[in-house]
Amino acid sequence: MNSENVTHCGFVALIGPANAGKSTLLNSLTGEKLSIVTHKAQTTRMRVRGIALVENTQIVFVDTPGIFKPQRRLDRAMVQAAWESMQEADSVVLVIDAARGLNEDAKAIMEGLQRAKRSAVLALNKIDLLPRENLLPLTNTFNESGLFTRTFLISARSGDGVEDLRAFLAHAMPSGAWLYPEDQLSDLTERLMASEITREKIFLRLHEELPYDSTVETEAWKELKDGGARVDQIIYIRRASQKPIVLGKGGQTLKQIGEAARLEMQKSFGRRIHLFLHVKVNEKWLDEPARYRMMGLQFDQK
Ligand SMILES: Nc1nc2c(ncn2[C@@H]2O[C@H](COP(=O)(O)OP(=O)(O)OP(=O)(O)O)[C@@H](O)[C@H]2O)c(=O)[nH]1
Ligand SMILES: [Mg+2]
Repeated sequence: MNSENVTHCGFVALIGPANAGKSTLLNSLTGEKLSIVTHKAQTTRMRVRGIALVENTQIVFVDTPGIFKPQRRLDRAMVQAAWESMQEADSVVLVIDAARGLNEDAKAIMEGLQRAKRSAVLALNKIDLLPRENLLPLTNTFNESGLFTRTFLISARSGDGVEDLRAFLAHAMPSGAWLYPEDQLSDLTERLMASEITREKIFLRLHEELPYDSTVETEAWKELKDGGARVDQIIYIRRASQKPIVLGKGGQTLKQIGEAARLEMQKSFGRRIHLFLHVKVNEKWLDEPARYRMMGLQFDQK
């Protein structure tokens, strides 16, 4: 047990293949919806810090983009951000979709951990999808690598096993002063969180290449006298031919995206939000450093 007068604080990176449930786990570990979640791969593009207090220990969980074979410049920046978070963390949790098991994606990440000489905590996630009797053989298969200090069988969605994982990680944090005020939940600004919320609704509502060809930025945030806020956002897309799809018949699709985003913003920020979405065609947004800076990603020159 940590002694009462000493505070502990540290970083825990949640890494893993795309779609493994890292963001769901971040939200479950912190008890707040901080990071966006969708059924589509590569939802998370940037690091999202979520802060939890366990007695005298502050744990800064870092949700990261999924690690996959990057193609585009943005993919490379996302994967790089994930590896950097791994390197900087006091503890690393490898989140694996138990239903997918030890596939090529998982193996590639485990090799990366090995190369970096890092051990990790294994979180076999989505155990709600698997028969119990499959779990022990799966655990054994992963543990043949010798990489893992502990294995947790969890369901980030139902919360099963999440508290045990959090308690274990709390005890692994080094002593030190808390990095954030006691009541802070995340490092995201409201503007950035608002952009992410709209991006989540785009991922849920649009298909094929569109979620990957679009990004959202909060252009303006105006405080209103009645305590609400007016939020103006730009949805960047890459081609003029994509615009009618984002708008939908009579503007219905964009309206639905905006309404879903607005409702969630009101819930997250606890106040009235007037949301205005503007769609802009920008062929080059994937090659503009400013877009990367906004997300805290590195812009490589290649
Ligand atoms: N059944 C089940 N589904 C889960 C669980 N955890 C996450 N999911 C689902 O898996 C999908 C992906 O979840 P995310 O949390 O977005 O996964 P991620 O690892 O952050 O994905 P990327 O950001 O794309 O790398 C979503 O549809 C989640 O609802 C779980 O414990 N059980
Ligand atoms: Mg994610």
